[in-house]
Amino acid sequence: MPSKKDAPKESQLAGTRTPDRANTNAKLQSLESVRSDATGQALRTNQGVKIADNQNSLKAGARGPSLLEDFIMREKITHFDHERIPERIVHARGTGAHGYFQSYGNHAELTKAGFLQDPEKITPVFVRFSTVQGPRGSGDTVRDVRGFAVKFFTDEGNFDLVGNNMPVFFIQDAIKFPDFVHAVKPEPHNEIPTGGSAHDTFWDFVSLVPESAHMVIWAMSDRAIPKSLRTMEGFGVHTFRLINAEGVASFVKFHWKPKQGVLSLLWDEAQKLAGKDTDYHRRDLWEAIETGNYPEWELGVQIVPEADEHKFEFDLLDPTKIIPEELVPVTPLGKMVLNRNPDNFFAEVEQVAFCPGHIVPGIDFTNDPLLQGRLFSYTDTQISRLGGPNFHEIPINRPLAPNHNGQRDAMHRVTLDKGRAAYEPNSIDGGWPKETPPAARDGGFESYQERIDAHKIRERSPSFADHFSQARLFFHSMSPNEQQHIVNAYSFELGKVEREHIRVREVNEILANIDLDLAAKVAANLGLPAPKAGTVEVPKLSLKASPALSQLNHPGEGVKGRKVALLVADGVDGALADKLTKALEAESLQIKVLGPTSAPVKTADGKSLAVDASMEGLPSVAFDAVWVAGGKGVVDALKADGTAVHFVLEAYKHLKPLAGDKDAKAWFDELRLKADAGLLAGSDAKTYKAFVKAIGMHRVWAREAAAKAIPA
Ligand code: HDE
Repeated sequence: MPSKKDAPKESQLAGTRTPDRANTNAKLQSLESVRSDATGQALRTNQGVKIADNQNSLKAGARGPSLLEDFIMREKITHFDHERIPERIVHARGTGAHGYFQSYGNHAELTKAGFLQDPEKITPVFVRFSTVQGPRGSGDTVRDVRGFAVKFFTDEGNFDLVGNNMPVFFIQDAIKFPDFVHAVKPEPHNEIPTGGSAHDTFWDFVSLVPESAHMVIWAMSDRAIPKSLRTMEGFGVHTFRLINAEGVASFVKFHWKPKQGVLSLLWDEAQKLAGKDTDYHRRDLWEAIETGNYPEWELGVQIVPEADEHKFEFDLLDPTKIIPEELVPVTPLGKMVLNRNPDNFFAEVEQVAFCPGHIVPGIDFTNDPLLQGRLFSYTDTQISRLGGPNFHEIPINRPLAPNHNGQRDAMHRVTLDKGRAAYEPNSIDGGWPKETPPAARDGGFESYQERIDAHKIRERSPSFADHFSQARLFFHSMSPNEQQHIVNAYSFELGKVEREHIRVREVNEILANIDLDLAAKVAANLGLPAPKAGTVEVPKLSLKASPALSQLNHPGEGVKGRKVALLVADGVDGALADKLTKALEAESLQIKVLGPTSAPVKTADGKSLAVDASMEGLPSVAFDAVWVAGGKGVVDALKADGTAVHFVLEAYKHLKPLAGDKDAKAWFDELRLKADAGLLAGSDAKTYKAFVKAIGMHRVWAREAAAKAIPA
């Protein structure tokens, strides 16, 4: 087990006023319904009656029938029968963590929101990451969009930024959401597939709905198989407004930039991990936090003055479009650090209720028709999932700001309101609680006074009509490796589609409009003729490529928290293994010692070296890099072990740095692994440095073609 380091790192607390852990802990601990461990307490019923026997139900005789009057058993079983609440209709599979947000400075020129004005202020946050399609127990590493939802417990009320790890969405209007979700969810007759989109109904829908083209290409890219929840970008997707104390509004797009880099799995890894460790992402986040490798993101915004609303080749209100960062750079506002795991998954992760309608003064919506629909949906869904309109009283959802009003009663009400006047105005309770007029700071919420002068119609704005130019921009901004992964993903998914007419339509009417080369490659993999031309005229964008879209341009800052497997066997040079471990740990890498079994191995000088796991128990897909330990007989033992051979070959195939001494190098040569910047031999400081550098690049991309020949 990783050791628990409670104290946040100095660098993370620099300039803060309050130790963040204490602050976020205080939120839950101050609520009276939180119970910690019950040491010294008697076992009692929910009515407070002490229980004498928790092993046997009440029966008529030791071998006789059970009696209905056994209120102790009935209370226990009845409660158990109702332990589950409905899972979320989308985003059911997820995990969460506590942390804090800290502004880099005073952003008063942009917004009057208090949490963005004081660099000394620590705002507690709770984040939930999720997949979209699969149920609660589905695999973490499936190809899917990831939810990235952040609840800021600000002094002025809760602000929920309920975003995704992709900056656009499948549809433009909320009325299409149930259609889209029904299409992507497992098919109704056999509930297959769990957690993925490689099936007929999804591709039927998206091939008929061209507005989905841009989001689908993101979903077919490496973004849909993140390496870790810590290595994902987050996006608010819609355009929002920030409003300052003078009432001046700016359009903004929210971005979360991970300090850990924007990294993904390879498809082969993702598929294997779904079986070898269903909880891979959950575990990774949990362990990173437990070992003090707190993940960190920068919150930034792209800012567009109101006057520039119509200066782009796309509509700011269209949620299928990005604002390329080359046109409007991201201005950093502050940082978020996740530093505490939940105490109880159900109470916190399962019961947290996000809603895009939870905003605070200084932030406002736009007329994006997808966002507008979401404002209704989330409260509605919480009423059904959490049993009524009092879900804000569940500890994880309670704002730190007080919430006095005339709302009373309803299912699961916890608050005991003592006043007599549950209405406003009143003269009985002194007129309290009273309205607060809007003000520069600390005033009541005021909506941005947008002028609307229009007909009541059901119509899509003509400015939303271009569905392909940004999908093309995305494809053209990818590196050759990333482009190939996209071709592979379309080919894999469409290869699972049973109906030929759906494959043909996707290739001819969608892919051909994005890029003819992409369409031809996918067509070839499906045995279809390559389309000669697109079916629509795609507007030409002034920007030909957006480098910010390629993950290769976001390798991250350093190697903190990345994982190295140290392969050992009997005969290992214990002192060298120790030296290596210390050198790598000094870089904040996580080292796991893996042996042929879980039993300790014998070192060359006859000592016992404990291992963390066997190579079978912790496969190479769970690591970023591999080091083969030195010592007489180690390589011979590993060579004779098929699991170890597979481990090394698979790590090479997945483009991971591999290193070892000259014996290991001879073994790599025997396995016909080609020398490159990630295949290293030596046990001196220079080799360690080169190894860490290669880990910092995440993968040895130049190896991908050579690695193709290695069996999966
Ligand atoms: Fe959601 N979405 N959504 N969504 N969404 C839900 O709310 C919905 C959309 C997102 O970790 C549900 O509490 C509609 C876009 C996340 O708890 C539900 C529409 C984006 C989460 C719902 C959208 C999201 C949800 C299901 C189209 C990215 C998980 C359970 C108008 C910006 C939050 C729940 C968590 C969850 C409705 C589209 C992100 C049913 C109607 C676009 C991250 O209310």
